[in-house]
Amino acid sequence: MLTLMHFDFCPFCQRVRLALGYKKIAFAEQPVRFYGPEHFQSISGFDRLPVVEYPDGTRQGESLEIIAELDRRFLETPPLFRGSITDSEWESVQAWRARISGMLFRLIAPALTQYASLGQDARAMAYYRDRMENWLEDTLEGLRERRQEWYAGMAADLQEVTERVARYGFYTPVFSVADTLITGDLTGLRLLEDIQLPPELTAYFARVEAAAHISLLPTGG
Ligand SMILES: N[C@@H](CCC(=O)N[C@@H](CS)C(=O)NCC(=O)O)C(=O)O
Repeated sequence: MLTLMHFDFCPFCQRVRLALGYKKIAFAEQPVRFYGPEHFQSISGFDRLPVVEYPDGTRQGESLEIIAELDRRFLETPPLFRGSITDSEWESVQAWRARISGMLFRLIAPALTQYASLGQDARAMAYYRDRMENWLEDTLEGLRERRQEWYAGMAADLQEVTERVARYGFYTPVFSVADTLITGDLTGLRLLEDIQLPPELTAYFARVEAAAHISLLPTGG
């Protein structure tokens, strides 16, 4: 059986969980604690997660490369790339993601601590705080205070995707890799209690999760 090594709070890992769920590929889960590169290496052989181990023992990192490989290895399952999204649509999604990246991570970094594996594990929190604050050049508290500012900065880009998914159901008329990326990456926004997401976007997240037979939100325990 395929094994997925992942952090439950991680947007990139959530992309792969959505892909596996949508394809109905049975997999064993190995949740990993956010303790730092030595820990990740000792478990997965990689510095970053997600990492997948295939039944033949080979391991692979990089969420989008994993999803492409799932299409190649599991030909009988519905494709997430070829046939479900055109090259130019996929390029647009990636350009959109690149535009929002800085604002998105500043918004979601303080909120991902609502996942117990992070927020209730002091060792994970210490590494996470250090990692995020160095990368994003602000404290988690500062980021939280400037939340409305970051959200305003990405409002137009969010609206663009909201209109599109409201029109088509998914990013395109069928579930594709774009939906794993958009939903995985934006799920942290669903945790921002003082921000009201467009209802069409919330409905879309529910549609994507239903198609993949999973919930990405923290379970609270
Ligand atoms: N480009 C990679 C990014 C994966 C990634 O950055 N994962 C984060 C967790 S969300 C990680 O492993 N971070 C380890 C660290 O920051 O030390 C992918 O798409 O899989």
